[in-house]
Amino acid sequence: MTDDATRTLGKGSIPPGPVPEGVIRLYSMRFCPYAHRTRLVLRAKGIRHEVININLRNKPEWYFTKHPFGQIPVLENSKCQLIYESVIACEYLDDAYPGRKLYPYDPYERARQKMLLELFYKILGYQNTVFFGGDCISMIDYLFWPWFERLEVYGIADCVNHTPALRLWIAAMKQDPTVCSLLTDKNTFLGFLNLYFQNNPGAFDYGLSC
Ligand SMILES: N[C@@H](CCC(=O)N[C@@H](CS)C(=O)NCC(=O)O)C(=O)O
Repeated sequence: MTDDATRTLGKGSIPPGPVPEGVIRLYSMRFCPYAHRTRLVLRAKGIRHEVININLRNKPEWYFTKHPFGQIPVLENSKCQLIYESVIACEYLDDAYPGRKLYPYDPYERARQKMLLELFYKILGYQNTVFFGGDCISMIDYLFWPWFERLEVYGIADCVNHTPALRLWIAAMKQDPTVCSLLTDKNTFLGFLNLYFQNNPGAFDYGLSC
């Protein structure tokens, strides 16, 4: 496993070498909700990985060989294969690695999670179980979570006051060991946002001591 909280690489940095056998690399940024999805899935499945954080306001020149527009998250494996788009990256991890499956095996249930995800982008769907996929946490919950973790940071936590099922889901998510292991402290997020909106490239390293 790895420490996700490393300083970002920016312009002029030396490109990282090949990914060692048995490890997968994630190009990330500590405050990005899309990368957060991928970090949740890596942790939930216990996949050995390393994280390289990218300074998105001062992108390394070499990073455009990893993603055409220099976006994160991107996964890179030891065969030099690159996988981007967070939902695709999460599905790749679920398919490529053994152990706990986060997407259901049942084709209908799998399709249902993907349909819910489509709805999420428009309006949040109705759920009548503790988690979106049923009584156990699964892929769809990890794909939704990063935005809910940020509600308080954005000062809109009370938007779920009148949706008791969502409040129960949030409480259940906060009990999950994977979610807990990646929780970011609210003040750190706020410090990041403050610098980010000032266009300060140091935003991405906010809260790191060295
Ligand atoms: N659809 C993409 C969105 C990824 C995304 O927007 N990442 C942001 C960071 S949160 C990014 O890379 N921004 C830098 C840029 O667009 O230049 C996904 O799901 O992975």
